[in-house]
Amino acid sequence: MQFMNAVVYAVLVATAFAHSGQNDHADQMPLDYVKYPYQAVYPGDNEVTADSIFSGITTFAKLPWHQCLTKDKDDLFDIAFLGAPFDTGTSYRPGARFGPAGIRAGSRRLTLYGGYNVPLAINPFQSGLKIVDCGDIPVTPYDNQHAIKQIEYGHKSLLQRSTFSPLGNDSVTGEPLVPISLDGKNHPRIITLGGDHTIVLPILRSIYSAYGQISVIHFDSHLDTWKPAVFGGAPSAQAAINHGTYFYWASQEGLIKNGSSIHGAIRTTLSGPADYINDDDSGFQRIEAREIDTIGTDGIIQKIRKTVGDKPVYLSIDIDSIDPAFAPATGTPETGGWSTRELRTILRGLDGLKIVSADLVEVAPAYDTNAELTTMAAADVLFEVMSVMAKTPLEDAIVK
Ligand SMILES: [Mn+2]
Repeated sequence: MQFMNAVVYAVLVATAFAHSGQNDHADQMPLDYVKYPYQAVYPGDNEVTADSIFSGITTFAKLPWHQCLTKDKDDLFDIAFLGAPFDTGTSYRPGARFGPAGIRAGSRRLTLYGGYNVPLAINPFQSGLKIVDCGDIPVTPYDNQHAIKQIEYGHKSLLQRSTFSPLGNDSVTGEPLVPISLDGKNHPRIITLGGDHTIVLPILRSIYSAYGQISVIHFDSHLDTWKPAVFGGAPSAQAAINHGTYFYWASQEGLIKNGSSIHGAIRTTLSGPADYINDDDSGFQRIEAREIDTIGTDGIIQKIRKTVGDKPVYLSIDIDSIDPAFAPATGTPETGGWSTRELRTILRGLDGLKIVSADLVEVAPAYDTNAELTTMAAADVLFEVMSVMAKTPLEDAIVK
């Protein structure tokens, strides 16, 4: 009897030991085996494994998910990805409401090798900035007027927070850097995942609250400054606000800086030459898609930089700026566009510009290939944008 008790005791102790994870039993798989690349120091020996890329809950680039609009409403960050799943302002193919989920899926492998951007010589994931995925703004698909308000307030609620990281001091004088904003505050940057292009009207209203009138760099095959009478606006006041007219309204509201804003990759047909006169009035310069054949990516970068100067700038990227050969899954595809490589080169050419926030819109994953061509292109384009942002603090270079 005594002997049996001792045996039972020994078995119990052995079992408890196994469950505590303290033994090195061959059958016990350690659950912390998978280390996410963005948490690891690369290059290094921190068990960067491929299975962390294709498993788990999908956020942009596997960044940490913060419920910034609800339970984490006091969280601070430096750059936030934020979905705006709205597509009831489209004129042709609907489906961009699935854009945020699609772009996140296409972004899974961004940190597969660690996330170091070779041509820009920076790893945005290890730049010291706090970068998070804030999930999606709740957007109703039943009432555009209400949805546009939801997007403005969702965006503003993030933009008006303080940044996680201080702006820091001047490396030469040691003096504190001065924020570039109009209200003197250092604002975080938001990268919005669309959504059709209508979302940029409420976003620019939010941007105005921090920066006042803003210069805009807009990559798109279409102008999006159309007068409502020309583009779908006849039935009602609400129909007049859509993905082809939002820049017209933004200009009417005084949200855009006239003369220092510019479109790139334009190749749409028009109602007539008057559309360009109206576009001029809305404050934009234009770079036609076909100019890449004559002035190349260098010439396009120069035109953009000359137009914007050193002013704060908002960056809006319609995935249809890229040719449908490379990005077919979009609302209003136009052939004759730029390659993914060309757009990425042009975006890297914006290095040093003070990009206060950005968006990537019009990804409608239902029209994509099984190879995730469009959502992958969208994610890679945003990788260039976040790299450029991570390199340039939003400080006012002019000594006050
Ligand atoms: Mn557009």
